[in-house]
Amino acid sequence: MAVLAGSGADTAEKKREKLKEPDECRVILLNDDYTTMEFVVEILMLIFHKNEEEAGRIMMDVHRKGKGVVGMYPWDIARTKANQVHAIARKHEYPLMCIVE
Ligand code: TYC
Repeated sequence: MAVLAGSGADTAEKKREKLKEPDECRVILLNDDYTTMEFVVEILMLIFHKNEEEAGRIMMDVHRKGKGVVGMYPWDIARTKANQVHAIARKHEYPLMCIVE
C-alpha cells in the first residue's frame, strides 16, 4: 500500500537522523576552590556574552552543584570558547576548567 511504503521511507530517514552526531555540544564549567567568583562572572560575560545577572546565576549554580552548562554551541565554537577560558584562567593563575560534551 502506498501509504505504508511512504511511512517506511520516513522511518529509514528518521533512523539516519538519529545516528548522526548532534550539531551542537554542551560547554560545561567545573567548580574549584581557588578561582574567584568575580573572575568566573567576568569570564561568562566576556567569552559567553552573558549579562551580569545571568553570569552570576550560572556561576552560583556551578559553585553549588560542582558543574553546570554554560551553553550549547557548534563543536568548533565550543572548543574555541573552552580554550579561551583556559588561556585567560592560566594567565591569571586560576585552575578554572571548562569541558565540551
Ligand atoms: N568555588 C569558587 C569560590 O568559592 C567559585 C567558582 C565558581 C569557581 C564557579 C569556579 O566554575 C567555578 N571562590
